[in-house]
Amino acid sequence: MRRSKFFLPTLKETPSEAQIASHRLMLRAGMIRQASAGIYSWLPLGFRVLKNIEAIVREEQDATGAQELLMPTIQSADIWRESGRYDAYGPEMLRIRDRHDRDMLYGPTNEEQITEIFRASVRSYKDLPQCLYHIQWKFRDEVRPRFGIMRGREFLMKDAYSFDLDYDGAKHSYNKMFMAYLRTFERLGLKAIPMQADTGPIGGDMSHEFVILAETGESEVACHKDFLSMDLSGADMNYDSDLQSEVDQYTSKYAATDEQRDPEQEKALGDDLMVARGIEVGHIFYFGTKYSKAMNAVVNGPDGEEIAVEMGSYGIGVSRLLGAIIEASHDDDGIIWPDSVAPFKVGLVNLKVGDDTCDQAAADLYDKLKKSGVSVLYDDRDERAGVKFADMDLIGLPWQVVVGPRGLKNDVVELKQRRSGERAEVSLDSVLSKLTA
Ligand code: 5CA
Repeated sequence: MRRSKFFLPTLKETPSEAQIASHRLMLRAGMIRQASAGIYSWLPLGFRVLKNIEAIVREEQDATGAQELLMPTIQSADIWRESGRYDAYGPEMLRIRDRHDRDMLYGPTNEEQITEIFRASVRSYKDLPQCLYHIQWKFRDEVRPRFGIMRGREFLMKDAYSFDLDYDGAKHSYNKMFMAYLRTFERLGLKAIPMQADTGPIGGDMSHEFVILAETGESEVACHKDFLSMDLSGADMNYDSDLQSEVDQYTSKYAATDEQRDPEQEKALGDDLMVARGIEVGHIFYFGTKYSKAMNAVVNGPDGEEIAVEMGSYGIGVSRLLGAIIEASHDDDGIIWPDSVAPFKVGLVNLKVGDDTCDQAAADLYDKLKKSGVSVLYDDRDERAGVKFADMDLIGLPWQVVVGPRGLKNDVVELKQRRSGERAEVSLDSVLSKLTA
Protein backbone atom coordinates (compact mmCIF):
# COMPACT_ATOMS: atom_id res chain seq x y z
CA MET A 1 0.00 0.00 0.00
CA ARG A 2 1.28 3.43 -0.91
CA ARG A 3 1.01 5.92 1.92
CA SER A 4 0.04 8.66 -0.54
CA LYS A 5 -3.10 6.68 -1.40
CA PHE A 6 -3.80 5.09 1.97
CA PHE A 7 -6.59 6.55 4.09
CA LEU A 8 -4.58 7.14 7.24
CA PRO A 9 -5.56 10.35 9.01
CA THR A 10 -2.91 10.51 11.75
CA LEU A 11 -3.10 13.30 14.32
CA LYS A 12 -0.22 15.33 15.71
CA GLU A 13 -2.09 16.54 18.75
CA THR A 14 -3.16 14.28 21.54
CA PRO A 15 -6.97 14.21 21.59
CA SER A 16 -8.15 15.63 24.89
CA GLU A 17 -10.93 13.10 25.44
CA ALA A 18 -8.53 10.16 25.63
CA GLN A 19 -7.40 9.22 29.13
CA ILE A 20 -5.31 6.13 28.50
CA ALA A 21 -2.46 5.35 26.13
CA SER A 22 -4.28 2.87 23.92
CA HIS A 23 -7.20 5.21 23.29
CA ARG A 24 -4.87 8.14 22.60
CA LEU A 25 -2.69 6.11 20.26
CA MET A 26 -5.59 4.56 18.37
CA LEU A 27 -7.01 8.02 17.68
CA ARG A 28 -3.63 9.53 16.81
CA ALA A 29 -2.69 6.61 14.56
CA GLY A 30 -5.91 7.03 12.59
CA MET A 31 -7.26 3.61 13.56
CA ILE A 32 -10.69 4.54 14.90
CA ARG A 33 -13.07 7.48 15.03
CA GLN A 34 -15.90 7.89 17.50
CA ALA A 35 -19.37 7.84 15.97
CA SER A 36 -21.21 8.38 19.26
CA ALA A 37 -20.47 7.56 22.88
CA GLY A 38 -18.89 4.09 23.00
CA ILE A 39 -19.50 3.51 19.27
CA TYR A 40 -16.63 3.64 16.80
CA SER A 41 -15.88 3.43 13.12
CA TRP A 42 -12.86 1.33 12.25
CA LEU A 43 -10.62 3.11 9.77
CA PRO A 44 -8.47 1.03 7.41
CA LEU A 45 -5.41 0.76 9.69
CA GLY A 46 -7.45 -0.24 12.74
CA PHE A 47 -9.62 -2.57 10.70
CA ARG A 48 -6.55 -4.43 9.42
CA VAL A 49 -5.45 -5.16 13.00
CA LEU A 50 -8.96 -6.15 14.02
CA LYS A 51 -9.06 -8.68 11.15
CA ASN A 52 -5.66 -10.08 12.12
CA ILE A 53 -6.75 -10.60 15.72
CA GLU A 54 -9.98 -12.15 14.55
CA ALA A 55 -8.03 -14.59 12.34
CA ILE A 56 -5.90 -15.83 15.26
CA VAL A 57 -8.94 -16.20 17.49
CA ARG A 58 -10.67 -18.14 14.72
CA GLU A 59 -7.71 -20.49 14.10
CA GLU A 60 -7.48 -21.40 17.75
CA GLN A 61 -11.23 -21.94 18.04
CA ASP A 62 -11.20 -24.17 14.96
CA ALA A 63 -8.28 -26.13 16.42
CA THR A 64 -10.48 -27.20 19.34
CA GLY A 65 -13.06 -28.59 16.93
CA ALA A 66 -15.50 -25.74 17.47
CA GLN A 67 -17.43 -24.72 14.35
CA GLU A 68 -18.06 -21.22 13.17
CA LEU A 69 -21.50 -19.95 12.30
CA LEU A 70 -23.01 -16.49 12.26
CA MET A 71 -26.00 -15.44 14.30
CA PRO A 72 -27.75 -12.10 13.75
CA THR A 73 -27.11 -9.00 15.82
CA ILE A 74 -30.87 -8.42 16.23
CA GLN A 75 -32.75 -10.97 18.30
CA SER A 76 -36.38 -11.54 19.18
CA ALA A 77 -37.37 -10.67 22.75
CA ASP A 78 -39.40 -13.90 22.92
CA ILE A 79 -36.43 -16.19 23.50
CA TRP A 80 -35.16 -13.87 26.24
CA ARG A 81 -38.56 -14.03 27.91
CA GLU A 82 -38.27 -17.81 27.87
CA SER A 83 -34.92 -17.78 29.64
CA GLY A 84 -36.14 -15.14 32.07
CA ARG A 85 -33.40 -12.71 31.12
CA TYR A 86 -35.54 -10.18 29.23
CA ASP A 87 -36.45 -8.39 32.44
CA ALA A 88 -33.37 -9.40 34.39
CA TYR A 89 -30.86 -7.89 31.95
CA GLY A 90 -31.93 -4.33 32.72
CA PRO A 91 -31.01 -1.06 31.02
CA GLU A 92 -27.82 -2.45 29.46
CA MET A 93 -29.95 -4.10 26.83
CA LEU A 94 -30.84 -2.03 23.79
CA ARG A 95 -34.51 -2.74 23.16
CA ILE A 96 -36.02 -2.16 19.76
CA ARG A 97 -39.58 -2.36 18.43
CA ASP A 98 -40.14 -3.26 14.79
CA ARG A 99 -42.93 -1.92 12.54
CA HIS A 100 -45.26 -4.74 13.60
CA ASP A 101 -44.81 -3.77 17.23
CA ARG A 102 -42.70 -6.82 17.95
CA ASP A 103 -40.12 -6.52 20.71
CA MET A 104 -36.61 -7.03 19.41
CA LEU A 105 -33.21 -6.32 20.88
CA TYR A 106 -29.63 -5.82 19.79
CA GLY A 107 -27.87 -8.86 21.23
CA PRO A 108 -25.56 -8.27 24.20
CA THR A 109 -24.70 -12.02 24.09
CA ASN A 110 -26.21 -15.12 22.44
CA GLU A 111 -27.02 -17.89 24.93
CA GLU A 112 -30.73 -17.76 24.08
CA GLN A 113 -30.22 -17.59 20.32
CA ILE A 114 -27.84 -20.55 20.22
CA THR A 115 -30.06 -22.59 22.56
CA GLU A 116 -32.99 -21.94 20.24
CA ILE A 117 -30.92 -23.11 17.22
CA PHE A 118 -29.80 -26.19 19.09
CA ARG A 119 -33.22 -27.29 20.34
CA ALA A 120 -34.77 -26.90 16.90
CA SER A 121 -32.22 -29.21 15.30
CA VAL A 122 -30.71 -31.71 17.71
CA ARG A 123 -32.68 -34.66 19.05
CA SER A 124 -30.27 -37.37 20.06
CA TYR A 125 -27.42 -37.76 22.53
CA LYS A 126 -25.49 -39.22 19.59
CA ASP A 127 -25.20 -35.73 18.14
CA LEU A 128 -23.26 -34.52 21.17
CA PRO A 129 -20.83 -33.00 21.99
CA GLN A 130 -21.12 -29.88 19.90
CA CYS A 131 -19.44 -26.52 20.11
CA LEU A 132 -20.47 -23.55 17.96
CA TYR A 133 -19.08 -20.04 17.85
CA HIS A 134 -19.36 -16.79 16.01
CA ILE A 135 -17.52 -13.51 15.84
CA GLN A 136 -20.19 -10.86 15.88
CA TRP A 137 -20.91 -7.34 17.06
CA LYS A 138 -22.63 -6.93 20.38
CA PHE A 139 -24.34 -3.98 21.99
CA ARG A 140 -24.41 -3.20 25.69
CA ASP A 141 -25.68 0.15 26.79
CA GLU A 142 -22.89 0.58 29.33
CA VAL A 143 -23.47 3.29 31.95
CA ARG A 144 -19.93 4.54 31.48
CA PRO A 145 -18.48 3.69 28.09
CA ARG A 146 -14.83 4.73 28.28
CA PHE A 147 -11.27 4.19 27.21
CA GLY A 148 -12.28 4.05 23.55
CA ILE A 149 -12.95 0.56 22.26
CA MET A 150 -11.84 -0.93 25.57
CA ARG A 151 -15.25 -0.43 27.13
CA GLY A 152 -17.47 0.37 24.21
CA ARG A 153 -21.21 0.08 23.79
CA GLU A 154 -20.85 -1.63 20.42
CA PHE A 155 -18.00 -4.15 20.41
CA LEU A 156 -16.82 -7.26 18.61
CA MET A 157 -16.92 -10.50 20.55
CA LYS A 158 -16.04 -14.08 19.81
CA ASP A 159 -18.61 -16.17 21.66
CA ALA A 160 -18.62 -19.95 21.68
CA TYR A 161 -21.24 -22.26 23.14
CA SER A 162 -20.76 -25.90 24.09
CA PHE A 163 -23.37 -28.64 24.39
CA ASP A 164 -22.67 -31.88 26.24
CA LEU A 165 -24.61 -34.79 27.61
CA ASP A 166 -23.20 -34.74 31.11
CA TYR A 167 -21.00 -32.85 33.54
CA ASP A 168 -17.78 -34.66 32.58
CA GLY A 169 -18.32 -33.83 28.95
CA ALA A 170 -19.09 -30.21 29.79
CA LYS A 171 -15.97 -29.99 31.93
CA HIS A 172 -13.89 -31.27 29.03
CA SER A 173 -15.42 -28.67 26.71
CA TYR A 174 -14.62 -26.01 29.31
CA ASN A 175 -11.04 -27.25 29.61
CA LYS A 176 -10.56 -27.19 25.85
CA MET A 177 -11.57 -23.55 25.73
CA PHE A 178 -9.43 -22.79 28.76
CA MET A 179 -6.32 -24.10 26.97
CA ALA A 180 -7.31 -22.57 23.64
CA TYR A 181 -7.55 -19.19 25.36
CA LEU A 182 -4.02 -19.48 26.72
CA ARG A 183 -2.76 -20.27 23.23
CA THR A 184 -4.75 -17.46 21.64
CA PHE A 185 -3.49 -14.77 24.00
CA GLU A 186 0.07 -16.03 23.75
CA ARG A 187 -0.07 -15.72 19.96
CA LEU A 188 -1.34 -12.18 20.37
CA GLY A 189 1.77 -11.37 22.38
CA LEU A 190 -0.11 -11.13 25.65
CA LYS A 191 0.32 -12.64 29.07
CA ALA A 192 -3.22 -13.43 30.14
CA ILE A 193 -3.70 -14.87 33.63
CA PRO A 194 -6.69 -17.17 34.18
CA MET A 195 -8.53 -16.02 37.30
CA GLN A 196 -11.49 -17.27 39.24
CA ALA A 197 -14.36 -15.01 38.33
CA ASP A 198 -17.88 -13.97 39.08
CA THR A 199 -20.54 -15.25 36.66
CA GLY A 200 -22.68 -12.06 36.62
CA PRO A 201 -25.70 -11.98 34.31
CA ILE A 202 -24.55 -15.05 32.35
CA GLY A 203 -24.95 -17.23 35.46
CA GLY A 204 -23.47 -20.60 36.35
CA ASP A 205 -21.14 -22.02 38.93
CA MET A 206 -17.70 -22.19 37.32
CA SER A 207 -16.03 -19.31 35.57
CA HIS A 208 -12.63 -17.90 34.70
CA GLU A 209 -11.63 -14.52 33.44
CA PHE A 210 -8.45 -14.11 31.39
CA VAL A 211 -6.78 -10.96 32.61
CA ILE A 212 -3.90 -8.83 31.31
CA LEU A 213 -2.12 -6.94 34.05
CA ALA A 214 -1.92 -3.23 33.22
CA GLU A 215 -1.92 -0.05 35.29
CA THR A 216 -4.86 1.20 33.29
CA GLY A 217 -6.93 -1.91 33.96
CA GLU A 218 -10.49 -1.28 35.07
CA SER A 219 -10.55 -3.53 38.09
CA GLU A 220 -8.30 -4.74 40.84
CA VAL A 221 -7.20 -8.37 40.74
CA ALA A 222 -4.97 -10.51 42.93
CA CYS A 223 -2.86 -13.54 42.18
CA HIS A 224 0.12 -15.63 43.17
CA LYS A 225 3.37 -14.02 42.05
CA ASP A 226 4.31 -17.23 40.24
CA PHE A 227 1.98 -16.30 37.41
CA LEU A 228 4.41 -13.60 36.35
CA SER A 229 7.11 -16.10 35.47
CA MET A 230 4.85 -18.98 34.46
CA ASP A 231 4.70 -20.33 30.92
CA LEU A 232 1.18 -19.44 29.87
CA SER A 233 1.50 -20.58 26.29
CA GLY A 234 -0.62 -23.69 26.61
CA ALA A 235 2.00 -25.81 24.79
CA ASP A 236 1.09 -28.15 21.92
CA MET A 237 -2.37 -29.35 22.57
CA ASN A 238 -4.05 -32.60 21.83
CA TYR A 239 -7.60 -31.60 22.57
CA ASP A 240 -8.77 -35.20 22.65
CA SER A 241 -6.53 -36.02 25.59
CA ASP A 242 -7.57 -35.54 29.20
CA LEU A 243 -6.85 -31.87 29.75
CA GLN A 244 -7.66 -31.76 33.44
CA SER A 245 -4.08 -31.96 34.72
CA GLU A 246 -3.01 -29.28 32.22
CA VAL A 247 -5.74 -26.97 33.45
CA ASP A 248 -5.06 -27.80 37.10
CA GLN A 249 -1.53 -26.43 36.78
CA TYR A 250 -3.06 -23.01 36.38
CA THR A 251 -6.19 -23.23 38.47
CA SER A 252 -4.45 -24.65 41.53
CA LYS A 253 -2.67 -21.35 42.11
CA TYR A 254 -4.51 -18.44 43.65
CA ALA A 255 -5.78 -15.88 41.16
CA ALA A 256 -9.02 -13.99 41.61
CA THR A 257 -10.89 -11.05 40.17
CA ASP A 258 -12.40 -8.34 42.30
CA GLU A 259 -15.56 -10.02 43.59
CA GLN A 260 -13.86 -13.38 44.07
CA ARG A 261 -10.98 -12.25 46.22
CA ASP A 262 -10.53 -14.16 49.44
CA PRO A 263 -8.83 -12.34 52.35
CA GLU A 264 -7.98 -15.61 54.09
CA GLN A 265 -6.12 -17.08 51.16
CA GLU A 266 -4.43 -13.78 50.44
CA LYS A 267 -3.17 -13.53 53.99
CA ALA A 268 -1.77 -17.04 53.76
CA LEU A 269 0.12 -16.14 50.59
CA GLY A 270 2.03 -13.38 52.36
CA ASP A 271 4.84 -12.05 50.17
CA ASP A 272 3.78 -14.30 47.31
CA LEU A 273 0.65 -12.24 46.79
CA MET A 274 0.47 -9.72 44.02
CA VAL A 275 -2.32 -7.17 43.74
CA ALA A 276 -2.58 -5.29 40.47
CA ARG A 277 -5.02 -3.80 38.02
CA GLY A 278 -6.23 -5.91 35.13
CA ILE A 279 -7.96 -5.86 31.75
CA GLU A 280 -10.42 -8.69 31.14
CA VAL A 281 -9.87 -9.99 27.61
CA GLY A 282 -11.78 -13.24 27.89
CA HIS A 283 -14.34 -14.89 30.11
CA ILE A 284 -15.50 -18.51 30.14
CA PHE A 285 -18.53 -19.94 31.91
CA TYR A 286 -19.93 -23.33 32.78
CA PHE A 287 -23.60 -22.99 33.62
CA GLY A 288 -24.92 -26.53 33.20
CA THR A 289 -28.62 -26.70 32.42
CA LYS A 290 -29.56 -23.10 33.25
CA TYR A 291 -30.67 -22.28 29.69
CA SER A 292 -31.44 -25.76 28.44
CA LYS A 293 -33.97 -26.33 31.23
CA ALA A 294 -35.56 -22.90 30.91
CA MET A 295 -35.82 -23.25 27.13
CA ASN A 296 -36.41 -26.98 26.92
CA ALA A 297 -33.27 -27.90 24.98
CA VAL A 298 -33.29 -31.65 25.51
CA VAL A 299 -31.94 -34.69 23.72
CA ASN A 300 -33.04 -38.31 23.88
CA GLY A 301 -30.59 -40.37 25.91
CA PRO A 302 -29.56 -44.00 25.22
CA ASP A 303 -32.73 -45.29 26.89
CA GLY A 304 -35.00 -42.78 25.21
CA GLU A 305 -35.24 -40.57 28.29
CA GLU A 306 -35.11 -36.78 27.84
CA ILE A 307 -31.93 -35.12 29.05
CA ALA A 308 -31.41 -31.36 29.35
CA VAL A 309 -28.05 -30.57 27.77
CA GLU A 310 -25.10 -29.26 29.76
CA MET A 311 -23.84 -25.95 28.44
CA GLY A 312 -21.03 -23.45 28.71
CA SER A 313 -20.25 -20.18 26.99
CA TYR A 314 -16.90 -18.66 26.17
CA GLY A 315 -16.25 -15.05 25.25
CA ILE A 316 -13.26 -13.14 23.91
CA GLY A 317 -13.34 -9.36 23.58
CA VAL A 318 -11.94 -9.18 20.05
CA SER A 319 -12.16 -5.39 19.68
CA ARG A 320 -11.07 -4.82 23.29
CA LEU A 321 -7.93 -6.83 22.51
CA LEU A 322 -6.58 -4.01 20.32
CA GLY A 323 -6.62 -1.74 23.33
CA ALA A 324 -5.15 -4.41 25.58
CA ILE A 325 -2.31 -5.15 23.16
CA ILE A 326 -1.47 -1.46 22.87
CA GLU A 327 -1.56 -1.00 26.66
CA ALA A 328 0.91 -3.88 26.93
CA SER A 329 3.10 -2.80 24.02
CA HIS A 330 3.85 0.87 23.35
CA ASP A 331 6.40 3.56 24.16
CA ASP A 332 6.48 7.36 24.14
CA ASP A 333 6.64 7.42 20.35
CA GLY A 334 3.72 5.16 19.65
CA ILE A 335 2.44 1.65 19.23
CA ILE A 336 4.68 -1.44 18.98
CA TRP A 337 2.66 -4.15 17.25
CA PRO A 338 3.53 -7.80 17.82
CA ASP A 339 4.31 -9.35 14.41
CA SER A 340 1.26 -11.59 14.60
CA VAL A 341 -1.27 -8.73 14.42
CA ALA A 342 0.66 -5.85 12.83
CA PRO A 343 -1.34 -4.00 10.13
CA PHE A 344 1.72 -4.21 7.85
CA LYS A 345 4.95 -6.01 8.57
CA VAL A 346 7.17 -3.35 6.99
CA GLY A 347 7.12 0.41 6.69
CA LEU A 348 9.20 1.56 3.73
CA VAL A 349 10.38 5.17 3.88
CA ASN A 350 11.66 7.00 0.84
CA LEU A 351 13.74 9.88 2.20
CA LYS A 352 13.98 11.79 -1.04
CA VAL A 353 10.86 11.56 -3.13
CA GLY A 354 11.53 13.06 -6.54
CA ASP A 355 15.12 11.83 -6.65
CA ASP A 356 15.28 9.25 -9.43
CA THR A 357 17.67 6.88 -7.69
CA CYS A 358 15.67 6.89 -4.46
CA ASP A 359 12.31 6.58 -6.21
CA GLN A 360 13.56 3.70 -8.30
CA ALA A 361 15.18 1.80 -5.44
CA ALA A 362 12.19 2.27 -3.13
CA ALA A 363 9.66 1.30 -5.81
CA ASP A 364 11.73 -1.74 -6.68
CA LEU A 365 11.95 -2.87 -3.05
CA TYR A 366 8.24 -2.21 -2.60
CA ASP A 367 7.40 -4.46 -5.56
CA LYS A 368 9.74 -7.22 -4.45
CA LEU A 369 8.40 -7.22 -0.90
CA LYS A 370 4.84 -7.39 -2.17
CA LYS A 371 5.72 -10.21 -4.56
CA SER A 372 7.27 -12.13 -1.67
CA GLY A 373 4.03 -11.83 0.27
CA VAL A 374 5.31 -9.30 2.80
CA SER A 375 2.73 -6.66 3.69
CA VAL A 376 4.30 -3.25 3.30
CA LEU A 377 3.28 0.36 3.70
CA TYR A 378 5.39 2.51 1.39
CA ASP A 379 5.69 6.13 2.49
CA ASP A 380 6.07 7.80 -0.88
CA ARG A 381 4.84 11.21 0.27
CA ASP A 382 6.81 14.35 -0.40
CA GLU A 383 7.14 15.12 3.32
CA ARG A 384 9.96 15.96 5.70
CA ALA A 385 11.91 12.95 6.96
CA GLY A 386 11.03 13.82 10.55
CA VAL A 387 7.32 13.66 9.80
CA LYS A 388 7.67 10.28 8.12
CA PHE A 389 9.75 8.80 10.94
CA ALA A 390 7.35 10.05 13.59
CA ASP A 391 4.39 8.59 11.69
CA MET A 392 6.11 5.24 11.30
CA ASP A 393 6.94 5.06 15.00
CA LEU A 394 3.39 6.09 15.87
CA ILE A 395 1.70 3.36 13.82
CA GLY A 396 4.18 0.82 15.16
CA LEU A 397 4.96 -1.51 12.24
CA PRO A 398 7.54 -4.12 13.33
CA TRP A 399 10.16 -3.14 10.71
CA GLN A 400 11.14 0.10 9.02
CA VAL A 401 13.28 0.25 5.89
CA VAL A 402 14.73 3.64 5.09
CA VAL A 403 15.89 4.36 1.57
CA GLY A 404 18.04 7.49 1.21
CA PRO A 405 20.50 9.01 -1.28
CA ARG A 406 23.56 8.56 0.92
CA GLY A 407 23.03 4.87 1.57
CA LEU A 408 22.16 4.13 -2.02
CA LYS A 409 25.61 5.31 -3.08
CA ASN A 410 26.87 2.20 -1.31
CA ASP A 411 23.84 0.09 -2.19
CA VAL A 412 22.63 -0.01 1.40
CA VAL A 413 19.41 0.90 3.20
CA GLU A 414 18.70 1.26 6.88
CA LEU A 415 16.70 -1.43 8.63
CA LYS A 416 15.15 -0.53 11.97
CA GLN A 417 13.34 -2.81 14.34
CA ARG A 418 10.54 -0.85 16.00
CA ARG A 419 10.55 -2.83 19.24
CA SER A 420 14.24 -2.66 20.10
CA GLY A 421 14.98 0.54 18.20
CA GLU A 422 18.03 -1.23 16.74
CA ARG A 423 19.18 0.07 13.38
CA ALA A 424 21.52 -1.57 10.92
CA GLU A 425 22.81 -0.80 7.45
CA VAL A 426 21.84 -3.62 5.18
CA SER A 427 22.64 -4.18 1.55
CA LEU A 428 19.80 -3.83 -0.92
CA ASP A 429 20.26 -7.48 -1.80
CA SER A 430 19.98 -8.85 1.70
CA VAL A 431 17.16 -6.67 3.06
CA LEU A 432 14.61 -8.70 1.15
CA SER A 433 15.84 -12.03 2.48
CA LYS A 434 15.98 -10.62 6.02
CA LEU A 435 12.36 -9.51 5.83
CA THR A 436 11.07 -12.68 4.24
CA ALA A 437 13.00 -14.99 6.58
N1 5CA B 1 -21.86 -14.91 26.92
C1 5CA B 1 -20.66 -14.75 27.69
C2 5CA B 1 -19.52 -15.52 27.13
S1 5CA B 1 -19.68 -15.80 25.43
C3 5CA B 1 -20.30 -13.28 27.80
O1 5CA B 1 -21.00 -12.45 27.27
N2 5CA B 1 -19.25 -12.98 28.54
S2 5CA B 1 -18.73 -11.53 28.92
O2 5CA B 1 -19.81 -10.69 29.32
O3 5CA B 1 -17.71 -11.70 29.90
O4 5CA B 1 -18.08 -10.88 27.65
C4 5CA B 1 -17.02 -11.55 26.99
C5 5CA B 1 -15.87 -10.60 26.73
O5 5CA B 1 -16.30 -9.50 25.95
C6 5CA B 1 -15.27 -9.98 27.98
O6 5CA B 1 -14.31 -10.83 28.54
C7 5CA B 1 -14.64 -8.72 27.42
O7 5CA B 1 -13.33 -9.00 26.95
C8 5CA B 1 -15.53 -8.35 26.28
N3 5CA B 1 -16.42 -7.24 26.62
C9 5CA B 1 -17.46 -7.24 27.48
N4 5CA B 1 -18.03 -6.04 27.56
C10 5CA B 1 -17.34 -5.23 26.72
C11 5CA B 1 -17.44 -3.84 26.34
N5 5CA B 1 -18.39 -3.06 26.85
N6 5CA B 1 -16.54 -3.35 25.45
C12 5CA B 1 -15.59 -4.14 24.91
N7 5CA B 1 -15.45 -5.45 25.23
C13 5CA B 1 -16.32 -5.98 26.12
